[in-house]
Amino acid sequence: MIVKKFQALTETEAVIKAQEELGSGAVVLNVKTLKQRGIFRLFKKDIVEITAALEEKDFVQNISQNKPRFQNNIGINSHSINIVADEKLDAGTKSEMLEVKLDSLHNSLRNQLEKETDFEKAINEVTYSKQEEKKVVREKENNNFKFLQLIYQKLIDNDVDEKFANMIISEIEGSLKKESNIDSLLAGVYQKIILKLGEPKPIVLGKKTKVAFFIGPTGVGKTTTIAKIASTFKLEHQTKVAFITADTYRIAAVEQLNTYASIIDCPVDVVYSADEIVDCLKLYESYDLILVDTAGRTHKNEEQMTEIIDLLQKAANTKDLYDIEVFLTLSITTKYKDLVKITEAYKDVQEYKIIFTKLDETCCLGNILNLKLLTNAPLSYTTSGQNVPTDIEVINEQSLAKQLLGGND
Ligand SMILES: Nc1nc2c(ncn2[C@@H]2O[C@H](COP(=O)(O)OP(=O)(O)OP(=O)(O)O)[C@@H](O)[C@H]2O)c(=O)[nH]1
Ligand SMILES: [Mg+2]
Repeated sequence: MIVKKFQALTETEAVIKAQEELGSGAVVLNVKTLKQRGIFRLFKKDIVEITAALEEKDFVQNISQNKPRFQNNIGINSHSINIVADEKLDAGTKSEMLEVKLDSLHNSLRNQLEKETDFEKAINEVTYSKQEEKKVVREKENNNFKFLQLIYQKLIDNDVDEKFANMIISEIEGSLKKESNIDSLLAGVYQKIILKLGEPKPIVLGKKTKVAFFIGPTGVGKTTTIAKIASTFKLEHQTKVAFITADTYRIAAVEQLNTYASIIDCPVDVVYSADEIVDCLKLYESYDLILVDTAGRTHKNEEQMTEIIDLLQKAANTKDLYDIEVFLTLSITTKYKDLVKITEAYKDVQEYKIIFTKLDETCCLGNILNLKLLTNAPLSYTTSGQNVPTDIEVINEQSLAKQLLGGND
């Protein structure tokens, strides 16, 4: 049974509201007049609140098949959901997932369920007292729906795009058992997010000299990230690293890279045009890793975008000699709409990997999942601070999935 409250200036208006939402089969269970309080009672009329109810089967018939499964709002009507099978979660993964500390989400889900008013409880008791078995099944389905609604809301709160949050929840809905509990639902969503984030692809050195280009909008942290990666490789693996910069636009850009190079103790070269890149790479062919910095590009400036594509194409001609990778560096603080535009501007760059910077500047990490699902490009690193070399890590999908679900990492 669906039980909902509707408020309006008159009882008739409230009933019309209820019928609009629940359909003509809705019945009024209670009518109450709510007195205005405080100073406003002098200016405002009292309002009428009705409690209306509807059998779930009637409600399901009423709702449009084409509507998205959830709206960006937890307070929508609950109705039964058709949860079928759970074969996709193997036992090992399940128990591992259940150990995950998603305490805050877990608690908020429980609290939400306990919010049912005494009145609604009483109504449920009367309705189901003669059909105990039916009641248990319905409550479970109803709870499943509420859990999924709350998980959906957590994703939205973390800036996961509505389209992707709906997609994840729909997939979970279709793959869980009828009697799923909160743990298996959480484990299912958690596992789904990890699968969607995919295997991280950081820089791995091979036989050929690795050449890594760092491209992206202005000020996102390309140069700083290069310094972090270079220091990590030098300190932890004694890798022979060289820098090349193609950023001759910004005053002090070369100086900035030179400063890092002198601290890390590696050579730097500057290329002034795309044509110079091949010769410049040749200078360092005996090195293990060449990190190429580029000037920040505004995706709206087509001329700048052409230059960067030209540089990458010239370098790609040497792919027999070098193992070339491109890292599109993006700040997590950029709005999703702008990130979409940025990736459109870089659509001619083949096979880039994504680095997300400035995780320390936000608590909402949904853009990482959004961009992965939008571009299908592998995720590589995240950075979370200005300190070189410490504030960088290979993307941690487990920690990210937990945070997206409202847990602490
Ligand atoms: N909070 C925070 N700041 C960062 C991070 N990474 C870089 N920064 C800062 O962001 C600013 C810009 O960093 P750069 O490395 O110069 O950025 P860039 O992309 O090379 O900039 P352009 O070359 O001008 O396009 C600097 O103040 C960095 O210290 C990060 O992960 N977190
Ligand atoms: Mg830079």
